[in-house]
Amino acid sequence: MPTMVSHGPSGDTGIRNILILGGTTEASALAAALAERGDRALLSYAGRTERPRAQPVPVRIGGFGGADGLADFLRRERITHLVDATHPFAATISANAAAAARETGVRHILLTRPAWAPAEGDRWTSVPDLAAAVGALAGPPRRVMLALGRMHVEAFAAQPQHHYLLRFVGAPEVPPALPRHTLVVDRGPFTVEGDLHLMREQATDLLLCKNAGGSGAEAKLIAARTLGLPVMLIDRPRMPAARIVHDVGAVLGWLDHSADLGV
Ligand code: 3Y8
Ligand code: NAP
Repeated sequence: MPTMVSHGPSGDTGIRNILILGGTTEASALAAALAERGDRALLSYAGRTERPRAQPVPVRIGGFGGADGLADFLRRERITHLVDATHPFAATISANAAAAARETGVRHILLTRPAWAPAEGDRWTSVPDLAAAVGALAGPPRRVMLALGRMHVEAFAAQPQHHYLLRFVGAPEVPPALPRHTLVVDRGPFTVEGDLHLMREQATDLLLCKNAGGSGAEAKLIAARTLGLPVMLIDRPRMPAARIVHDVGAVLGWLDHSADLGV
């Protein structure tokens, strides 16, 4: 398996040493492609789940200690390329990655999936953030599929009249503080068939989710379209100024030519 060598702008050569900030389908696909090519890569998880997906490259788990901690890590580990392949809503780590790359001069790229756009037959409304989503649920009781994961459930205690269908990656230590709810513990990627069955069985009449984009969480939107259900989508936060690509091939091309591009 060849060892990939990168040629720096000043003509310096060194073994390419890539850090992927992961936790998404796209990050896993990039890790697989880099392992296949023999690139030296490390995939980093925050440690939000018990047993993150096994990867074909070495994995590290846990925070870095802010942007400064990440900058120190880049220097200490002699990272040559930083790929931010985190979730579009993981705004803090993405801001830290851009800041740490600027501070250290490490080459940096952001791999993310395009936002979902409505198709024929979709009944979508968008809200700017979580608070607006909570406010938009004022009104008579409904059966809401809250596909936001575990981190934001408490906010919906302000609208206790609804029955919430919750889906978490892992079983919570304490039951969610919503008086009427059904909890499903399941890790994606999800299927249309599975989400159709779940929504029918739960008599869901509204789907609330983040505009996460990507294929791994799209099934519920297709199921909602099939069932003619309304969907409320939370817009994604602003991304830091960075080179942004939407597919693994673009990252591989950047890795191969970033020295020539001087970036
Ligand atoms: C820890 C790593 C892979 C990546 C798989 C993708 C697809 C399946 C769909 C729904 C929506 C949600 C949630 C979701 C999906 C993929 C992807 C994706 C959404 C794992 C993973 C980690 C996380 C963290 C977790 C959050 C939560 C969000 C559940 C691994 C499985 C809702 C995002 O319990 C918790 O604290 C979990 C929290 C952050 C968002 C939240 O606010 O609760 N993801 N999800 C990552 C880390 O530690 O760095 O365990 O393997 C990854 C995946 N989750 O490689 O196959 O890429 O999107 N993840 C959302 O809003 O879309 C579920 O239910 O329909
Ligand atoms: P966040 O709010 O942007 O980050 C909070 C803190 O978590 C960061 O400041 C950092 O801690 C740590 N962190 C985040 N991602 C990390 C990573 N990949 N490696 C090491 N440390 C990381 O992020 P979040 O919303 O909590 O998301 C955490 C992780 O879950 C991210 O990796 C993200 O990709 C993943 N996620 C996946 C999905 C999905 O649907 N696939 C959805 C949401 C989140 P320090 O400041 O200490 O460095």
